[in-house]
Amino acid sequence: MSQALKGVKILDFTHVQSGPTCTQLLAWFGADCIKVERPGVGDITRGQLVDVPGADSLYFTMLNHNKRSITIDSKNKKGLEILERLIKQCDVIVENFAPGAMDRMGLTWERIQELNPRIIYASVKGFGPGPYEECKVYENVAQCTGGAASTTGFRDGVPLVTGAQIGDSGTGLHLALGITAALYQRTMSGKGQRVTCAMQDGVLNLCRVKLRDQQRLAAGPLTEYSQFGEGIPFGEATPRAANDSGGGQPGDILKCKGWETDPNAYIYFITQAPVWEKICDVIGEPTWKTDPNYATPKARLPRLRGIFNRIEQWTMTKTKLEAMDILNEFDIPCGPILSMKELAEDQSLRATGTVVEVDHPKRGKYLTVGNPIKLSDSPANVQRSPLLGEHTDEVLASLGYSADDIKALAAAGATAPVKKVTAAE
Ligand code: CAO
Repeated sequence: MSQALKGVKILDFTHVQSGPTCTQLLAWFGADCIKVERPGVGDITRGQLVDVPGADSLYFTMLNHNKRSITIDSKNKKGLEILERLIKQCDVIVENFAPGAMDRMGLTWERIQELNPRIIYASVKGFGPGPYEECKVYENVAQCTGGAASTTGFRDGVPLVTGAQIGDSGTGLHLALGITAALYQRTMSGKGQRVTCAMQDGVLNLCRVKLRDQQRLAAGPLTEYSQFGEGIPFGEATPRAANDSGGGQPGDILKCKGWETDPNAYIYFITQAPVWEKICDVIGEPTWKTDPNYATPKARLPRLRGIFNRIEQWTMTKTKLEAMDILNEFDIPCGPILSMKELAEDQSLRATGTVVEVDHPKRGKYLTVGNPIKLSDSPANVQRSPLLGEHTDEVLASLGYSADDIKALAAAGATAPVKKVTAAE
């Protein structure tokens, strides 16, 4: 079966997480992704959080599937020449270096366009134009500056970052969409374009509902926040809402059987209005169906804490999966808190290819998250990540370099670390 992006050639100049997330997705859709890495070193994540000595880390392998790796020293004159040949042949160049790094290599947008006017040049940076545009940014910085941290956590606690990598992987996802849109536009315009995505902007986009709430504050308290029911006044900014449901259907995380010893024995429970009567029956409070204090969503808002405490008395008598089964029978929206261990072992996620086992020559078998985006005519076949420089010779040959040229490039330090000659030698 063919693949959606078959024939698209990507010069993947990304590192760490945000850029590699983007190019990995494009590779899963069939693009030929050539990852350029520094000779002898490679993407810094190859050697970070190492669990199998001598093998690429899971940090690297899980973000760089289906790619080829070529090592090029971009600061070497001949190395830059190789990069320029690659740019001429590629459809897309993706990078996420610190601001200015590409320009310092001599690869300005003007130069890239000169080399290939059809190329799409995509970048992740921490911030867009403005006071912070020169700053380096990592995941948690983006979560803090994009509005996620100020709205995550308990009202009386410190701001919290979330385990979901919304700054890195989230921005990589945004960038991948920008690139595919630019590729589509090119089919009509014939021209490439610049695609940029700032991590602050990507996080704020994902926190859209919190900016909605900021503006709603002007019209009065946010009645669906439990803080309202507890009679605690609102301040000037959207507060942290703990586990309150983000929408108009109140929800909370409740203890289930075993919570005393299992940190994940909890369930998310939503008191969706259309199933309120079923909820009353399940938890054994049938009179709440007609009691004016409980019968309508508006009447329930100031009583949510008490309502959730009562529901929790019921959920504590069931395991989270038993509760899920019972509640689903009545179409009551809920979700058990699943640990990473449970997700890794989940057979339905294995069956859909969302969790995949991959074999790697140096580290053996490991689990990864496959492509979460399913295309019926473009299935993603997850292939192991490349070893450092594994495809250098083959990519150079495809650019027209002869076997002798390839040796000479390595000897000149363009594609391999220059050997230091010791006194003994
Ligand atoms: N050959 C020679 N030099 C190379 C090279 C190669 N193949 N690849 C990279 N380099 C050089 C760059 O030219 C740059 O050198 P100069 O600073 O001298 O111009 C240097 O390596 C590394 O650049 P960097 O500043 O991007 O790396 P860093 O580790 O200091 O910073 C990060 C990392 C992520 C903070 C920074 O790249 C950044 O802010 N990126 C944009 C935002 C982003 O993507 N953040 C997400 C991080 S996690 O996904």
